[in-house]
Amino acid sequence: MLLEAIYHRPKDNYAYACTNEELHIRLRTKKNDIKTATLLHGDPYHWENEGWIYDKMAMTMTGSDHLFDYWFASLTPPFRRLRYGFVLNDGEEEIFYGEKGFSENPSSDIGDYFCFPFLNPIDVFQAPSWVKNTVWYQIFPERFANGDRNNDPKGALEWNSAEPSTTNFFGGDLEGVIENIPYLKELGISGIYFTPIFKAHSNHKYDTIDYFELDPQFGTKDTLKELVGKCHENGIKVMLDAVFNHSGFHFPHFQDVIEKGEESPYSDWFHIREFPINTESSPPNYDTFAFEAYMPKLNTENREVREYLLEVGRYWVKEFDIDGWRLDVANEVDHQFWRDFRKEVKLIKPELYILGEIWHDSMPWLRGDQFDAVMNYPFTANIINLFAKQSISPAQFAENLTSVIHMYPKNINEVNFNLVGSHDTPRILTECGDDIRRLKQIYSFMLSFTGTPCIYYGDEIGLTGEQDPGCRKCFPWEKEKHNEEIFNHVQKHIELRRSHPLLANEGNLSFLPADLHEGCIAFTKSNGEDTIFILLNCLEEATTYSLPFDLKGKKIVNLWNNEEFAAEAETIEVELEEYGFAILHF
Ligand code: ARE
Ligand code: CA
Repeated sequence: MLLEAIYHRPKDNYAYACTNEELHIRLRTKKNDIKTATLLHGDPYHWENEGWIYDKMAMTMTGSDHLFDYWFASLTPPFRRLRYGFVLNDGEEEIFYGEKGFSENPSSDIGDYFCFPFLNPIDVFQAPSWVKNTVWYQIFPERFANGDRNNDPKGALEWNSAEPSTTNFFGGDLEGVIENIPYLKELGISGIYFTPIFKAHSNHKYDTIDYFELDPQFGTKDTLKELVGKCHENGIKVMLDAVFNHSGFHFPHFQDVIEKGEESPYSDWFHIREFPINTESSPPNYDTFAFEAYMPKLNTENREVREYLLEVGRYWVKEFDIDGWRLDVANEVDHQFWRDFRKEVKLIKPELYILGEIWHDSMPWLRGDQFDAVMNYPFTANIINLFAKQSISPAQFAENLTSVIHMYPKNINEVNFNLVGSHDTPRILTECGDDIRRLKQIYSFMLSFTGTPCIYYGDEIGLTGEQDPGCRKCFPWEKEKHNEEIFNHVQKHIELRRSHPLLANEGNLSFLPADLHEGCIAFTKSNGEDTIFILLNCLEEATTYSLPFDLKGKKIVNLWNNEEFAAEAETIEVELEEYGFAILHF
C-alpha cells in the first residue's frame, strides 16, 4: 500500500456538505492499490463506557485519473457532527488512516480521527436552483445582430462585410437580440451570457468608461429593460459581465489621475507605481490587466472603489432584474471584495448566479462565500484535446475529466459553467479542423455531461474563426449560411436534456473502464432506479461496444433514435458508426 499517495483533508472538495443534511466524504489513494475502503464514523459526543462509538460504511470508488483512485461516501449525521477515519485494505494488509496519520488498527483515541465539527446550514454552498437546468448561450453583442441602424457607431461597417479585427465595428446591439429571441427559443437555450454592455471604448467593451451607463451603440436602458422582460417571459435568464479588475483608459477617474497626478482625489483608485503616469512605457508605471496600458487595474482595497463597484453590482440587479453576474479576471481581484460583493447582490436577489472567470483550479473561490461557479476551462481543454485535436486517447480523457470532477464538490460541478469555446478562444469548429462529425460529438458529450453548458453564439450554425479577433465574426442571418445539421443536432440535444433530468444534473456520473473499448468514451448517469448510458465512438471507423451490464429483463431504449434493444439478449452489442454515439436509457 503506498501510504504517500493517500490523501484526505476535511472541507473543500474532500469533505463537504452537499445539502443542509448530507455530508460527502472523499478519499484519494494510489491507482489500483486499494481493494476496499471503509469509513469509520460517529458523533464526536457519542460515548459509552468510556469508549467512543462509531459505525462502519463501505466507500465506493468513483473513478481514477492518471495516478489515483477516488473513494466516496455520503452520509447524514443525525446530530450534524462527525468524527471519522478510514480503514484501507489492499488484500494483504489493512491500515487505519486518520488526522494524525496511519496505524495498524483503528485508533481508540477520538483525537486521531478527522473532524467535520458541525454542519451549519449558513456555511453550505448553495447555488441558485435554476442553474442546474439552464443551457446558456453566450452573446458578444457587437456581432450577434444589428436591430437598430440608428445607434451604429461612427464608421460601422456593413454587417458581415469584413473579417473582424481588433478595431472594427459592425453595429450589433440589444434590439438585435430582442428581435431574435424567437430564434433562441427555437434553439432551446434558457440563459444568455452577455459580454460587457456598459459604456466603453473598444468593440469588446472590456475597457469601461461608465459602469452605470449602457454603451449607446447597444441601445438605451429602456432597451435593456425590454430585453430582460422579454427574456424572462420566454424562460430565459440574463447574465451580464462585470469588469471590476480594471477600468478603461477613458474612465473619468483614471483620466483625472492622468491629469492631476498625486493631487487627484482618485490617485488611490488605481495602483500607480510612480507619478506622473506614463502610458507609453512598457510595462506602464501603473498596474494593469496583463500589460495593457488601456486597462488600469482598480484598487479594490480602497474603500471608495469598493463602495463604487458594489453599487454597480447592486444597481443592475435592482433596477434591471438581471439573473447573473459573470466576473471578469475574477482571480486577480481580492477575495475580501468578492465576499462583500456576494453578500450585497444576494441580499437583493438570493437566486442570482455568480460566475467567476477563472481558468485554473478555483476551489478557494467556491467555498460558498464568493462564487457559485467558474468558467470550466479545464473541461474545455480536454474536450478539444480529445474530440477536436485527437491529441489524447479516450482513456486519458476519462482520467483527466475524473480529476476535473474531483477538483470540486458535486454540488459545484452541477452548476459549473461548461464551455467548448468563447470570445477568448478559437471557434470550436475551427479547432475540429472543420470536421462536423467531431463537432457534433462534442455537443453530444457536453449536453449530456454534468454542469451547465454554454453555446457560444454562432457555433450552433457552424461559424468558424481563429483566436480573437477571428472568433468574433458577425452572425450570418441568411438561412442559407446556417449549417442546419449542426443546429438540429444541438437543438435535439437541448430538448433531450430538458426532458431527461438525468442528462442534466440529476444522479451520479461515472466513467466506464477505458479498457472495455479503447476507441470509445462511455459514462453513466444514474439515480439508482434509472440509468442513462452515454457512449461515443471516437474512431473514424464503425465499431461495436458490448455493454458490460446485466440488463436481462430491462427495457433499453436509445433516446436519440428510439431504437429498442432486445432485453432477453445475453449481451447487448451497440453498433456505432464512425464518430457515432448512443444514449441508452434503462
Ligand atoms: C488582446 C488581443 C489578444 C491578446 C491579448 C493579450 O486581442 O489577442 O492575447 O490582448 O493581452 C479583452 C478583449 C481581448 C483583448 C484584451 C486585452 O476581449 O480581445 O485581447 O482585453 O486587450 C487570461 C486572463 C483572463 C482573460 C484572458 C484574455 O486570466 O481573465 O487572459 N479574459 C478576460 C476576458 C477577455 C478580456 C479580458 C479578460 C480583459 O474574457 O475577453 O480581454 O478584460 C491561459 C491562462 C489564462 C488566460 C488564457 C487566455 O489558458 O490560463 O489565465 O486568460 O490563457 O490568454
Ligand atoms: Ca446598431
